[in-house]
Amino acid sequence: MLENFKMNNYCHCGSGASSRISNFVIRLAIIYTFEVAVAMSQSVMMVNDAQGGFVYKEFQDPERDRLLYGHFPPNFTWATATAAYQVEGAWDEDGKGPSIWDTYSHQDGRIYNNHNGDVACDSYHKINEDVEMLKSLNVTHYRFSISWPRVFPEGVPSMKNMNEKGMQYYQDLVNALIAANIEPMVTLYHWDLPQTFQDTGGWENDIVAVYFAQYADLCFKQLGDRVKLWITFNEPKVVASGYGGARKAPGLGHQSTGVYRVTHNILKAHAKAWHVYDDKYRKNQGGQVGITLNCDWAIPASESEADRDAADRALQFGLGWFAHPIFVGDYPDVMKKQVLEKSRAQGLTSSRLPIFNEDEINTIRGTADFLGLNHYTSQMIAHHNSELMPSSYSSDQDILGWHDENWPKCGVSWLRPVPWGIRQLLKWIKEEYGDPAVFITESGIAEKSDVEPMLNDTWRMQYYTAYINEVLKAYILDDVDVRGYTAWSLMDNFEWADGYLSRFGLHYVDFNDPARPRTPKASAEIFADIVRNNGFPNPQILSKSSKYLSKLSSYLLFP
Ligand code: PNW
Repeated sequence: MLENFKMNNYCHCGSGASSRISNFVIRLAIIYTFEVAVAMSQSVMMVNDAQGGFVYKEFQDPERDRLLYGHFPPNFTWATATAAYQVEGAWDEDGKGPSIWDTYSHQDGRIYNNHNGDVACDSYHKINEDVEMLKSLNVTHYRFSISWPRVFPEGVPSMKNMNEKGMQYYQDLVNALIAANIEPMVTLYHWDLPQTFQDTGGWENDIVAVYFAQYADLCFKQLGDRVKLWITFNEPKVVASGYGGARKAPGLGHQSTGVYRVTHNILKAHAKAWHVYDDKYRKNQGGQVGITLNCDWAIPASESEADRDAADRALQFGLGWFAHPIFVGDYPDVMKKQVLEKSRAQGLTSSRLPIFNEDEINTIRGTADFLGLNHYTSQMIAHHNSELMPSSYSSDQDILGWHDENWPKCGVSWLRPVPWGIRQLLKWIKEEYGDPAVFITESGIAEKSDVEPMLNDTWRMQYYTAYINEVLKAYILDDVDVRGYTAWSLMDNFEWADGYLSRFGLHYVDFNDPARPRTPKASAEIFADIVRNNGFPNPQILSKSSKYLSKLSSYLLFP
């Protein structure tokens, strides 16, 4: 069992805000209820327990890590997210075609215990239950994705080929959300490519970019009168890893060139879809189209120039790979240089990184009304001269990345909570890309268990409290244009290669029960409280009997 966390130090609510007055003045005009007090040294840190859960003990740096009281702007977007293959189930119902994830998860040995998404959370049949959960969290938005092969079973999109029943599910979901006063935020591609396209090369074949734009067009047409926030792709870097490696569909292992070909086509597909919206729909529908990228914060392992350059390369290869073509134009210079030099040394005549022509550069530049950011964790980064062969996206970077031993663990090995990393990354994005609007489109933490429910998820309460507070600092203290925060996930779901073992949900789902009952974890209540308060009200101005305060004080950082 996971231990309960304990607080080592309590904060004293003080008025340590004076040095930040100038920042506050700028913000005062736009923050409707504005009371900021900086808690004094409520040191928190996390320690691991046997199961990999964590509890806060103290952060390393009380100055950096102290809690900031204050509010997000009045129109801040609060959401939770899911993805079609991870929650819908009904994998071959009502005329749906197979996706690459159906194919992949049905292959023996790909997924933990050979789990698959055939039923998942059965959300295809549970619109009401899902909307009730969202209501209980007080969220303003719900981020979900459309399964391309559910609406166009053959892949090729046209009104004639549209699967009416499949599209009706999304119509019903959108209508139910709007009736509940929750706005949809829709991802067009969260990894479930129609299998028919994979049979002719998938994203390695550039024709798919053309079909993607047609698919996007028909989704805008069908749903765009009610959907105002569109995300073309979720995490193209991870899509590419399905071509480079074996842990994600289609699992091809084309490491050295596959990843770059795939993402080159995805960037073109994204830009085409944005232009379709801009040309045909923006005027009447008035929505926004962006893309969601995932990136860890990169902390130089030392003060040396080599390590600082290495950390910058990690961000350029991680985020710049897509953000640079979209917000600046073309791939980052350092990426072009690294891959070209490596390719030559490997005996190739041209770079493994494809080249955009002038026309393509101009067509892709400027094609995001906002940046969606999925952020979970940070890494220490050092310079490292990688072996020349075998060539790979990873070795092209000449870096080594790892987690600091002091960072707490959770149920998945790639994720350790580093709350201040999200603030640093948001600041970096603001500087690097000219202050774009940013929505955090995913952020969260997992426990591992397919046996007993772990409903008292202190690690998740602390994760959301600390991460959201760091986003608040980015907004108030660093003036980052952050528009929203999305928790991954609304409920436990099919966690890709981990199957149902790793659980990211604010709600527990019993996958052994055919009814797939959903039960709120303890974190659901605190997340709902933060959302309801639109941030962190200063406890000094809350009445002593405030329900919010009494709940917070049971685990938060002030008495
Ligand atoms: C995201 N990493 O993927 C996805 O968008 C979700 O579908 C997924 O369930 C969620 O994060 C949790 O895993 C990621 O290795 C997968 O750094 C892997 C990484 C990051 C995000």
